Parts: sequence; structure tokens; C-alpha cells
Amino acid sequence: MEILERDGALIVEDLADAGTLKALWDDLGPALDARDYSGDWYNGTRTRRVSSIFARTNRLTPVVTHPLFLGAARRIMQQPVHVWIGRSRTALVPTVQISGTQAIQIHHGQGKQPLHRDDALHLRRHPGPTSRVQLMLAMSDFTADNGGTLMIPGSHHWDDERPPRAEEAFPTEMRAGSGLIWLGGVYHGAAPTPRTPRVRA
Ligand SMILES: O=C(O)CCC(=O)C(=O)O
Ligand SMILES: [Fe+2]
Repeated sequence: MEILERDGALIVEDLADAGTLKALWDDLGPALDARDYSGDWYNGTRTRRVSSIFARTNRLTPVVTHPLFLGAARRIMQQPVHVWIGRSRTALVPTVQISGTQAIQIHHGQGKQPLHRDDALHLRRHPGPTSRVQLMLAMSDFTADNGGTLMIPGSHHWDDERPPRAEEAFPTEMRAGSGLIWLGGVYHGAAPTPRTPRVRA
């Protein structure tokens, strides 16, 4: 919790076991193979994306309920909010729910995705309470040259005036089965893949 709140991102090794990873490839791999490249500058002209992945596999449950992910999401987002209901001052505790899900496969020759905050979708101001706790499960190894996601640690603390700069970003390097847990306010982006023919998912 301390690292996540300070840096906004961390890697948990062996978040998913080998059996889960194989099953995810069996269920999602054919859908990725059948998918065209996204075809736009933001989603990636050499990137295949498959959404709604709970409709395509039933093997994600142990991943999204992993105590280090779900537990962190609950600790961060289930903060009581005090409201008046008539003359009663009441604490409402928000629940958490799964939001968008996507398998993202980056192929050789993909350019850099612009650095962005995923919680921009919530049209919110920063800094402020976290409204998304996110998980990137590595289905293949992530390296600095195969598209390991670029992250700017600590950038969830920034206000909305400060732009992200490429020099501040670090590539995510992790083995297949590891999970990158990160907050929705952290600037990040898919990394370019100029040098390697290996695909990343
Ligand atoms: O796949 C990645 O490395 C990151 C993609 C991303 O940040 C996005 O599409 O919002
Ligand atoms: Fe993103």
C-alpha cells in the first residue's frame, strides 16, 4: 500500500500461475489472431486489441480477485463518504466494480502511444481520490524493447497543468505471469517496438 500510494505503480511477480496463463492464451489467443490491427494512432496501427474479455474466458477470476490487487483496490477506493440523509449524517462506502477489460498485443514496428492517464475517462481533476486501480497482467514477458508499458512513477500526484514528458517515463519489465498494478492517475503509454520481432501481450 505504501509503495502503491507513493509511486502509483508496482509489479507483483507470479500473480498468475502457469496453468492460468496457458488457459488465457487458449481462450484469448485465437481472438487476438483473428483481430485486425487497431488502425488508429492512439490504439496502435500494429496493435491488436480484444475487449470484453470476461465474455471470452472464465479464467480471469483468480487474477482479478488476487488479494494484492483486489485488496489494494478496496483499501484505496472504498473510503467512506459522509452525506446527510435528512437529519442523519451517514457514511456511504462505495463498492468496486470491474471496468473496461482488454487484451492488448503489440507487434513489431508499433510506435509509441502518447503518455496519458486512463482516468481521463472519468473527466476528473487531479490530484484527488483514486477512481481506478488497474491491473496489467503480463501474458508474455515485458521488456524495454518489446513494448513494456512506459510509466511515470508518482505522476498521479501531479496537477492537471503539468504535461508528461518522455524523459520521465520508465519501461515496465516483468516476466509472464507478473502483474503491474497501477492507479488511474499515473501517466503511462504503450511503448514503441522498433527493435524486436517478439510480440508482447
Ligand atoms: O498496452 C499497453 O502497454 C498500454 C496501453 C494503454 O495504456 C492504453 O491503451 O490505454
Ligand atoms: Fe492507458
